[in-house]
Amino acid sequence: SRRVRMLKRQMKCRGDIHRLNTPLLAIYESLIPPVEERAKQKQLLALLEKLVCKEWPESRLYLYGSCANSFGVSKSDIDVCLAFNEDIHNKSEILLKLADILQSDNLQNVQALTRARVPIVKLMDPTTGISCDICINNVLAVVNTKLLRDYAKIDARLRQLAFIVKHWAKSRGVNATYQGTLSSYAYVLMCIHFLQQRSPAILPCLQGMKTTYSVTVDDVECAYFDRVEKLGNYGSSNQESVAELVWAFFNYWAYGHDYANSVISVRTGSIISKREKEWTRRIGNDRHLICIEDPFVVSHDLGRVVDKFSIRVVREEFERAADIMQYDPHPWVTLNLNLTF
Ligand code: 3AT
Ligand code: MG
Repeated sequence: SRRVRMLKRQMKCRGDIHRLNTPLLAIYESLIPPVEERAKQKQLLALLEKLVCKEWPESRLYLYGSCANSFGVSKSDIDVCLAFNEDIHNKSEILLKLADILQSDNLQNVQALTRARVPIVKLMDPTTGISCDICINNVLAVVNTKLLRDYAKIDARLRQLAFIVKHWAKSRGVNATYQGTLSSYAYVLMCIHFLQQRSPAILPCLQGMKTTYSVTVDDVECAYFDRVEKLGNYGSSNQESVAELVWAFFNYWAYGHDYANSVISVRTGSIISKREKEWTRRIGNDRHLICIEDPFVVSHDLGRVVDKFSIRVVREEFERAADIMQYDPHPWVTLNLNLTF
């Protein structure tokens, strides 16, 4: 099977790849949230702000995750961060208080999950039908949300590729960190890295450029070039279509990536070695079987949730997707990328 892989590694993009462009773009379009959904999210956020401000006038609410990073598909839950100016040592206490406040205001299914890895309050708003998770002082997530959103503004193909990859991952069951597969955040970073590596590059490395935005959160300095509108048509010397990119993305993760030695790094816009990061040995639960460096918390490997069983699942799904993109007459059907409208 190594030989087969070697042969496949030299695989040339299928000849009729351009034929796949229209259906893939149609899938992307069908996943974009309609404008009314944005309005409803704003409405819910305004309600939450009103309720929270009464109790904690100094606090602020921020949207983060897919409802704010521009990689949210239609009907996603929203992620909200309740931020205080000071450190909160007893988050449970605040979350229970918050759950109390929300409960008494007609919000449904209010639940404080104080023992979760990221403790949250969950709720459903019957007026808008939107479900929402509220966490406390997770400002790094608010900042990495902005980084993703800024990358998405540079070239439309990032959002197109990431929507298709996220949709594929959800429908193939490889987007669940509690089952040892990857988070949506990890998949988007994989897409950004991939577009930084195309030749010519479709995305720049914003953290390698002049700093125009900088904040320090939990002792981590987050700095990068955020005046992305100044970049003009950055990726335009690369004319690859979405179909070519989807094909190449899966082919890269199926047959091109060196899982044994490489770490993908959006921060540096390149591949770095596991040895350099000392990610070669298993320490505790960190196995480093697929390495995706967090752009800001550089000691954080987003692949650390992946174990020796789920790595096989994930890699086989990449291989399956690559082969379908190569040989299948209707890849979008076989990949479970059915149109959602
Ligand atoms: P969905 O559309 O909800 O699947 P999402 O972009 O909301 O995608 P997640 O639900 O995985 O992504 O995560 C919500 C946000 O939390 C995204 C990112 O800003 C932050 N985040 C998630 N996982 C991590 C992590 N391991 N380290 C740092 N930030 C993270
Ligand atoms: Mg989310």
